[in-house]
Amino acid sequence: MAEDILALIEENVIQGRVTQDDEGLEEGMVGQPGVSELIEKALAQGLNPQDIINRGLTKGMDIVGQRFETKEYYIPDMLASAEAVGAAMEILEPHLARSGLKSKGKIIMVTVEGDLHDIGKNIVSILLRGAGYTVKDLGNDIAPQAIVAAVREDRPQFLGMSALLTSTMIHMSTTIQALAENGLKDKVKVIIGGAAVSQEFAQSIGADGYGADGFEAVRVVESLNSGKAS
Ligand code: B1M
Repeated sequence: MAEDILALIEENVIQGRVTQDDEGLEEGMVGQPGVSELIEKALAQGLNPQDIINRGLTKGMDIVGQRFETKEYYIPDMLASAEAVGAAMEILEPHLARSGLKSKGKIIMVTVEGDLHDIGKNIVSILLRGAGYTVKDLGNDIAPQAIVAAVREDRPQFLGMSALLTSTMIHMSTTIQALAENGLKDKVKVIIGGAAVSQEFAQSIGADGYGADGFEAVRVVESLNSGKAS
């Protein structure tokens, strides 16, 4: 039962269908539940948001990426799928949130310079807010100098950087160097993630932590916050 609904969520992300009124890439889908209705149904059935995100939404986006690589999909198809994931996250957000408690700390989140992929960053931001952190999301395509300025001004405990492109991950390294040059590297813990990067890359550029997915990102922040090594 859970597997069925997760498979339907994955399929509707692939089809880029936000609601039941949307056409998919295939004929005859109008009237069948889209991602929004399926997420509501999954929550009503008691599925946990972690499974919905990792085994439904992200799995669908992985297939979209594969189809883009094989030229079966083009940019508008990727955007339709991105819109479906965004709509799903709006429904999931209240189920991931914790309210009324004191903030555990401040985090600045960015997608690095030259990179417009913000779905993963947005998911990580929502999960961190849900875990009790104050998140300032600077957006995507953020230059190292702008990140340094924000860290200097806001004095967050954490800086989270996301990169999806092999051509943009270098800006994580540039940003860490710029933080060091401005005497800020020891004042903020840097966490990185995104499909382009890895634990090894994080270590090689001097980041303090790496998250393979949003839930791991929260665990890494929690462990750095409590003084344990990541
Ligand atoms: Co683009 N794109 N894209 N794209 N896109 C990829 C990344 C690609 C792998 C597709 C492919 O070819 N298979 C490929 C990159 C290849 C490479 O560099 N090696 C690619 C390309 C080539 C491009 C363009 C260059 C295409 C073109 O124009 N010719 C272009 C670049 C634009 C730019 O950024 N300058 C481009 C554009 C786009 C769209 C704008 C159309 C759209 C983005 C829309 C948006 O984000 N608002 C898009 C999309 C949707 C994708 C794919 C299909 C999906 C990305 C995604 O949202 N995944 C992607 C293929 C793929 O990754 N499978 C692809 C779902 C998301 C939940 O996962 O972001 O990985 P992810 O986040 C995860 C984890 O990585 C982690 O947690 C998240 C939640 O679990 N995580 C963190 C992320 N950030 C973290 C930070 C942390 C910790 C964990 O700490 C701070």
